Amino acid sequence: MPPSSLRVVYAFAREMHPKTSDVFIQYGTAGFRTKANLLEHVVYRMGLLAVIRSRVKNGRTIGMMITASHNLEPDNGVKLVDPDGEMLEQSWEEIATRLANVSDNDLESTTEQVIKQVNADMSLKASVFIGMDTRYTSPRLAAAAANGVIALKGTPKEFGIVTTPMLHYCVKCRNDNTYGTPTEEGYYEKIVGAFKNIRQKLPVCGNYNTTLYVDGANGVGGKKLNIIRKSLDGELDLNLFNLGGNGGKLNLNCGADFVKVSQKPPVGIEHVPFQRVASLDGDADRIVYYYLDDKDNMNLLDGDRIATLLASYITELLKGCEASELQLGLVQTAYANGASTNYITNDLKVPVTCVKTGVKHLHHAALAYDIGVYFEANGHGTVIYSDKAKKLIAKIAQEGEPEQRKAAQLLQNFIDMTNETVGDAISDLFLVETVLCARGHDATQWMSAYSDLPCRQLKVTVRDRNAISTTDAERQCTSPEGLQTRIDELVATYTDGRAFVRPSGTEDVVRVYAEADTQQSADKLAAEVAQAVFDLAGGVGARPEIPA
Ligand code: 16G
Ligand code: MG
Repeated sequence: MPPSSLRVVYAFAREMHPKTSDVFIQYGTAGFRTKANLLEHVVYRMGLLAVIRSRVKNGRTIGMMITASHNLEPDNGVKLVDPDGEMLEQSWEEIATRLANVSDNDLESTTEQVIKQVNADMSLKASVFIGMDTRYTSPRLAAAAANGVIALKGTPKEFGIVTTPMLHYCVKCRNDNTYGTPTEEGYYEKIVGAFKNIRQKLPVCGNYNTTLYVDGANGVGGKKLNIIRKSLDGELDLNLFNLGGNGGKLNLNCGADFVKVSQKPPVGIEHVPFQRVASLDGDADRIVYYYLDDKDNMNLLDGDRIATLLASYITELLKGCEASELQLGLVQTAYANGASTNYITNDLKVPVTCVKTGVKHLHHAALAYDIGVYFEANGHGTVIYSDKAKKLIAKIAQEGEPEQRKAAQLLQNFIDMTNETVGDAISDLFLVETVLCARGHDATQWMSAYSDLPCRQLKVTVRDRNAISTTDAERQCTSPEGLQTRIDELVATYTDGRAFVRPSGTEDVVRVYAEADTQQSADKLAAEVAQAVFDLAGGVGARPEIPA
């Protein structure tokens, strides 16, 4: 690109989206995420980068999503989506960080350097899809993103308010038209259409009941389900709560993250004993289920439960197809409850891999299987199917014996209902409801597969969270010295004890996870480990206390 064009970029940036803060910002686990008022220049620059990325990918479409997911309303964020709908290639995270942090004066030269470094042909066309969540700061940031795209002569297409997974889906479809139509309507047609199709083959039976309560976290997911609800023809009776009206605040005491971490039901929702409730996060890429029993006890069905439910059903269908050459595997992180890992290994007899936190790591590991089910315990996950699996299933659906064909056709609907690009609360909701319906199960029967070990998560503030380094999929910590030895000593004093610590990728804290045979023990172990972190890794503020 001739220098004059870059000068336009530079002038545009300075006037429209100047860098107003010197706070260093890093492209983390899920993009940039911080207070919304610190982000405008970052988003503009990511618009530039998205164009460069699109050109490196021969003009294929790149996505930009404006969201801070489960964070509270004052935060916002931006992440880039690669052409197949997956997260931005990791080697570009450093480039994104560099571009976000240079001064306005250095933006021109840094942009030029980046173009050279990645060898982008700036004469090619570039296309960028932009989506945003419901935060009041999102429209302004989406406009900054579009300005960045236009500045480098790319073509932005704004989707307005969409869930994060919808944007991933549209990017994938735009680059691979066999996957579907790259619009919100195309998404509904494919996913909801497959659900309605499968429902015709699997009538409601047993203890399954079509009433589902949904906690929309006052975010985008509830709004979209409200659109979908009208087209479900009674196949699923959605009762939607926390839709953003009535003063409900985004993710505040509600939503998947709140429910999972606090192990409490969200506010804003009617409590009916044994009624199953699906709780989404603010941008609808996570989902957990729960129900309260007749004594108001919380029964959480988290990402591990969803993973095991889906994996066991797919295994059943694969047996029905007699497609034994397809290898199904499950991917988890260290946060997976130990009881779920035992159940997967000993009862389901499915291979399981443990990887670092963050969807990109799970997605990558799941690609190693013909059918890879991946879920974080926090409810982020999906299933991905290799071409080999899809082809074989299609062949059996056409040419198999009648029983085989039936199983393969169900599996085909199941695949169509799945958003393979990324974890998707809406798609996962339909998958879960399908399995429960197929089995005639209510939530208590789903829960009865195994008993979770009680667990606790805590966070500790330290001077520099990067003082903590980890290995072995974050299950062991290598620095600061002595911390792992201390954790091992503590864990050894508990029955079924397990604990690990890791620096958060989204907040300036160190996270602590512990599980043990009783809730009291899990709480105590977590607090002891938190104290060890505080003492050995430069704790700030009040030292964590051991619960009475
Ligand atoms: C982000 C990740 C999520 C991970 C979480 C961990 C994506 C799309 N999202 O939300 O997978 O569980 O970060 O947060 O990758 P933490 O590092 O603060 O614990
Ligand atoms: Mg999210």
